[in-house]
Amino acid sequence: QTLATLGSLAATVVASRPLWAAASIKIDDASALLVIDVQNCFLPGGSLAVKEGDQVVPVINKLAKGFANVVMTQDWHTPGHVSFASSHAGKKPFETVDLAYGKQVLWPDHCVQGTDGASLSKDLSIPQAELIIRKGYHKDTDSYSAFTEADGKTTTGLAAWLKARKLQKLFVAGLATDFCVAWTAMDARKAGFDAYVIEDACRGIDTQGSLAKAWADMAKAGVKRIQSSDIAV
Ligand code: VGL
Ligand code: ZN
Repeated sequence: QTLATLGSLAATVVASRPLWAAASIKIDDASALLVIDVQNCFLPGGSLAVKEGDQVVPVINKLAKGFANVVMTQDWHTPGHVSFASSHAGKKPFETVDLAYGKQVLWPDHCVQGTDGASLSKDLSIPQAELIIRKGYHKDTDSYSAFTEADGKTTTGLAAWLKARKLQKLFVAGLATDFCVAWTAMDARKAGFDAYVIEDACRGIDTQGSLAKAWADMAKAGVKRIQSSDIAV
């Protein structure tokens, strides 16, 4: 019993990278970086500003230099979108409502199509990015995930595109860890991809315990939690 415990302890120690070991995760031809929602609304001064959201930009720019394949996403809502508290009488941001597809957190108006707030950060420097996926553009359905809308069935087409391009190993970074990053990473697993979330290249909103719950849900889904320094360059 003691030996078995020691054995599993040793396995844990070996599996996590000691400080002196080289960065171990390799980027290959099947790897893609998914840069999630690095948009003005989620940056300091934005209508749904994520704390320290701007700090992901230099980390992502540096990471992106190692990737031949980069996809970016843009939260892209209609005016009066169902996810906006302002669309529900008597409701305030960060409260919830029950919609046909389940519980919806309500947000300040954000990322309205064609507005400056919906623009990608001008400080992103990823000229090789191949695809920008917009999501959340159906007025009555939200979409945190870059793969599938909140109804659980309407697809954005991203999985098919990645499969057509033979991209299997997905590295996810951006905003916000506990919503669009987490839902994208978990849907990636559902669609059969390998998913790595790069923690220091993300920041969370953390409303009502959402950040801890997101990490727990991601772990359960087989999403790997890594740091940018784990990636070999
Ligand atoms: C997001 C809340 C609402 C995100 C988007 O990008 O994580 N969060 N819309
Ligand atoms: Zn949104």
